[in-house]
Amino acid sequence: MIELAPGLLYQPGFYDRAQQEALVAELRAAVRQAPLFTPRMPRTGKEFSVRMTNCGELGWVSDAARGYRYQPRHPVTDAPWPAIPALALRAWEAGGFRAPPQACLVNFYDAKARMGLHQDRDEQALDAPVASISLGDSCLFRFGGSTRGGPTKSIRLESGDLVLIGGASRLCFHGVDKLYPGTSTLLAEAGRINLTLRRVEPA
Ligand code: MD3
Ligand code: FE
Repeated sequence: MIELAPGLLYQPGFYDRAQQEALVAELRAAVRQAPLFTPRMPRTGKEFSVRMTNCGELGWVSDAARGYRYQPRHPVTDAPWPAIPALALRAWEAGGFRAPPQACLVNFYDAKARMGLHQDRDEQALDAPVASISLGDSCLFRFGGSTRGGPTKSIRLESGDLVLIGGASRLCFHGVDKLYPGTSTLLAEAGRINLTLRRVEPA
């Protein structure tokens, strides 16, 4: 584990190739049950370039009318979310938090998708870490401190990498500046999948 900042732990190659393939197979099954949807920004309704779905008892969704929130059902099909893949739970276990995750947000980036700098603060359980798993094409990831506009650092995240965001870094600003299409052979199509496991309610 590499400590990028206080509370920000990075483990390149946490999943080997065979495990990454098995995790992608589990995710394909989940996406059949809970199709990718396109979130929209609160108020403006502008579409995210990233498509998403979720696993777990709660899923993160966003639309113009109701904004960012967690809910137990898919916003389009109204079905409960599928279970969190067993292999993804290994990333959460690496964080050593006393209670299980409630949500696994699945982000799918195509070659042009980005995610602007933001904080993850829709969870009540801010004492729990967020565990992030990267699969597929590499990306340029940027993170800063807990206030907007401060200095930032960039790292390249690759397929199989794990990042644990906790402690003093739990509310750091972060985002995805760009993808490096064609840098991984894991997925049939170009693109990147990111999983974030989260505890939403107090343990
Ligand atoms: C690494 N997702 O869904 S993973 C999100 O890659 C989200 O899709 C990003 O931000 C993605 O909310 C990032 C989580 C993460 C958060 C903070 C970090 C990874 C980090 C700070 C430094 C390095
Ligand atoms: Fe985030």
